[in-house]
Amino acid sequence: MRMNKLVASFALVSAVALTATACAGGGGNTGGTGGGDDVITVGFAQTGSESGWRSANTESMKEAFSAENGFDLIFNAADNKPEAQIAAVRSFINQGVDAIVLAPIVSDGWDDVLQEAKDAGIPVILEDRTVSASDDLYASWIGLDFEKEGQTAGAWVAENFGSTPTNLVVLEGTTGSSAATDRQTGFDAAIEGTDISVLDSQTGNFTRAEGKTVMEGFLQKFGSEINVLFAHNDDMGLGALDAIKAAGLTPGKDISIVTIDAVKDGMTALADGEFNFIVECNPLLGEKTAEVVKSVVAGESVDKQYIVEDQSFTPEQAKEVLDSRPY
Ligand code: GYE
Repeated sequence: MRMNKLVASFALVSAVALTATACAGGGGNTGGTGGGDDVITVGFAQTGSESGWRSANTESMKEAFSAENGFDLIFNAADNKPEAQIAAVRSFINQGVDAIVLAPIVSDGWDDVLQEAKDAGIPVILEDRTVSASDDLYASWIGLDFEKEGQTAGAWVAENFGSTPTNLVVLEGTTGSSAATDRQTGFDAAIEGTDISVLDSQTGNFTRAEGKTVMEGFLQKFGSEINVLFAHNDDMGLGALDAIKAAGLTPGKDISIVTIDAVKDGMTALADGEFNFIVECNPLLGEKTAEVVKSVVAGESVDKQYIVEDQSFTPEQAKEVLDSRPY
């Protein structure tokens, strides 16, 4: 009886000790600042720096994962090269970080390295885009409803152009990214059965430079036959503005432009009447992501996904909110 009680209390002490070890993290947390055993070392694998949205997202993440908030952030931007991003995650595993945050460039190809993180006992939290790998390979995803964003953009086009023959071109985001795939799925569903014909659809990799080049190609091929441009982000739409003006056409009038993101430069173009409609995609995911990382590292249960709400804007609405936008 007495013996049993002793064994029981020993077991309890061991369990507490084990939990404490687990809370202290994956073993990489040795450096510690004064009493800093609870500093959480986080490796963040960002896509790159392709757009205004990405700059705002990086800033939000760096702010939230600050030393004052109890983090030691190891930041990597992979220049939108999937292999480089996989290598960065692998290096975080080797460094024994407490948690990995990943904004995956593309959805596919993550199974092996996510399994390696799991085997090493390092939790992975996705932010922004998601992956096609099994969801038991990551703890949580903090992101946006990309399909709904595409659907909102498509619904606006369908409502304004759907009942007269209309020619549309698409500037797609990075091929294989969940943001591009899901936005197009939502958009296609919304314009289905209307009088809108898609003349061409090509990737501009979410950048201004490629948005401009691809739009130049569209204009050479189709000229003033193009009525509407749907760009998967503001930056590609902004690049396209240069191409449209250089072709002697007026953006917002000769060619109507619908984009996604609602960053400062996009909203300015909308307020100026050069864009016609923007669907927001909120890049300020840092605070929520940091909160989820803290919970995961503390062994608390979290939801499998947190979706941040988006709005949409007409030129009139853009004029009203332009000065108060935080990014
Ligand atoms: O819309 C685009 C960026 O994944 C939501 O990536 C993100 C997209 C965003 O480069 O501007």
